[in-house]
Amino acid sequence: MRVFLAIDLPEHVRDELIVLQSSLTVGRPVPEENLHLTLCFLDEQPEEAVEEAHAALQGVRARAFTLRISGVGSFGSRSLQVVFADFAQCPELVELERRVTRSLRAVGLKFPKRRFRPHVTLARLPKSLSAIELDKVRDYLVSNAGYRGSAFEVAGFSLFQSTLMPRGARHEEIARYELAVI
Ligand code: 2AM
Repeated sequence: MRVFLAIDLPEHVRDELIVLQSSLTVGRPVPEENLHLTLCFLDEQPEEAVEEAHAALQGVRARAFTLRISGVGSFGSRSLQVVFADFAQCPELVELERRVTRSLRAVGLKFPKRRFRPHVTLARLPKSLSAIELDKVRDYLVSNAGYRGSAFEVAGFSLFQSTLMPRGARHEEIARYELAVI
């Protein structure tokens, strides 16, 4: 099973992101149902490992917190690959990711090690961009640098299964873990 952990976004935030995404005319936009904040990409895992992960994740304790999209950014140094919606620094989010990955490593789960860089991918860019396309992406990044979304409460996170289909990945929530609302 190809699995990952993510924070699902409330509908009003996804609606805002669709508007934010719509002015980027280069690349392949991520469909609304696939907009999320990945906490941890676990990649292909045997079913037993997913069950162990599920048991471990049920033991993760953390408080609910508030998030807000703040600006946009891009990944890819030599060639741009992805345009994303960014977040203002949030220590609670960083702590949640730390607790989640620690709990999974503690039960022996093996998954790709990656620096956590919170974001919501808005669009994937083609391998090579023309000078005009590159300018469009740069203009988009500059004009939306000051974008602020509405604040939303993160009261849980989810385990998703990703199925690769010819038209793109299909994501299905297979478990949800609630955070403590105090
Ligand atoms: P991204 O959208 O920012 O690329 C499911 O594939 C999720 O896991 C995606 O949201 C993706 O984040 C994230 N992910 C992280 N590392 C990945 C990888 N090596 N391959 C595919 N997806 C990855």
